[in-house]
Amino acid sequence: MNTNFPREYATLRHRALRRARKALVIGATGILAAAGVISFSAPASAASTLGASAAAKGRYFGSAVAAGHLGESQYASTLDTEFNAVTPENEMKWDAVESTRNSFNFGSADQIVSHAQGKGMKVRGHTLVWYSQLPGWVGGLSAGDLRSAMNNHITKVMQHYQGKIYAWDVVNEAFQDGSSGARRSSPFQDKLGNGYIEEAFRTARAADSGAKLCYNDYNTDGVNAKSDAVYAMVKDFKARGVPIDCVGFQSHFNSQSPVPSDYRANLQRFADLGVDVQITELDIEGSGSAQATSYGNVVTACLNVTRCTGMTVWGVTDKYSWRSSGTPLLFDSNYAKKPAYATVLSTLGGSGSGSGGGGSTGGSGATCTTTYTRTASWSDRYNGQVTVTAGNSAISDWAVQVTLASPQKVSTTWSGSPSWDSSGNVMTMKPNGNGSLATGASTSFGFTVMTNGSPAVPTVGSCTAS
Ligand code: G2I
Repeated sequence: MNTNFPREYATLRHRALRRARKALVIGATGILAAAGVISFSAPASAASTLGASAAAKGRYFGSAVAAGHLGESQYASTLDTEFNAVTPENEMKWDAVESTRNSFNFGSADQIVSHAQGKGMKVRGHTLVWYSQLPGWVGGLSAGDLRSAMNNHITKVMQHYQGKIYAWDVVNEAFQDGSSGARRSSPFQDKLGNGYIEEAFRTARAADSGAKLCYNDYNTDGVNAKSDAVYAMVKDFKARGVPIDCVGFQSHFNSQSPVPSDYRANLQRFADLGVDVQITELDIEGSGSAQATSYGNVVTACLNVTRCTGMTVWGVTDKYSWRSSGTPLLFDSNYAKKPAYATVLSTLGGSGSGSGGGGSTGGSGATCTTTYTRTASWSDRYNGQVTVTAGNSAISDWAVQVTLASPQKVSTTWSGSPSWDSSGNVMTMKPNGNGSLATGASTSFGFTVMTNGSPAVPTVGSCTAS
């Protein structure tokens, strides 16, 4: 191990900062001299997408994704523009990956994971042990056989995705609804007893120690008998050293099951146990300002809980929602942004361009888009490349924000002029000299990231052009 690393890194950063400051001064002087008038852009403006605004608040904003829709261009472009995390909606479930015992099929799930990796998005793994979408053979096993099948399933699936998953829903929906606080009947519960949940988490930690391990459930969003039962389990796990890192709150709401008034308080009491909390399957039936207000309340609650690390909506568009007729999502079935979208964006501190998406904003028609690619990887670091492409008119300047998840750090950059926020995690990249690009033309910049042990992928925010 290189024990000099922190020092070396500090020197590199120091040099990079010096270079950046110098480059900015030279750049600004050049423009002043040439133009005489300052129309030059200010520092990075408010982010204009859900993902970039959430990243500016240290969170991710994700969507459930179905592999079968990735080929639809509006679906993919809305996903790629707005979101910086994904959860496979069905593709990682037991019936999808192991319909026959010990014969694994990762095709559709791999498609989602590689799409996400190519775009620098986080991936939530959903789900390893759940009573539903279980192939028939699982229910027919004896207790001993079921135990080894469960542990084999967890191990093989997690190892296949090692280093690529931010957090796994290790166990999903293990508790009954209502006031009993009891565990839900399932092959696991009925044959292995209460201990199966603990066993699943221990097996999961052994399979991939780099992924966060979550318990995920619904109707646990406020303080009630069901969430009390989950709370008691998490408290017991923490007390006994059973590995659990996070609790997911699905947050499927409608008029019968509205956002509870103690939503934030409930998230906070779990966070106080020493776990992260995440909003994992958010959707709210309804429309217009009522729906928008409820969405805003959920986002506010997450932002007000330090350990609420991110939010995921359960689908990109109403068109493909599991409860489409309730129009519960942020984009309508024609991919138009709904009032709820605007409220979520502004609650996240972002500012909208008003229409269309497309991954870009800017004054007087100047737009640009970005694509991110990991171009090389080593055991301790990787190279990332961002390609900036001008939209339907020529541009004279651009800026792109790249956010790294701590403890990852950029050690060097090329073909751009970087500046950093005070945390050192948010890099704003501007052109090295002349930022002019003809309509549709591209340029690229690159950087090396020291992983410091974290498998995270960087978040590339929207591109600002003038
Ligand atoms: O039910 C909503 C969610 C509740 N929490 C756990 C989530 O995993 C669950 O997701 C839904 C998916 O959104 C649906 O898409 O889980 C359902 C299954 O329990 C999914 O529905 C299934 C249909 O029932 C199947 O007929 C279909 O083959 O989707 C499958 C794939 O399209």
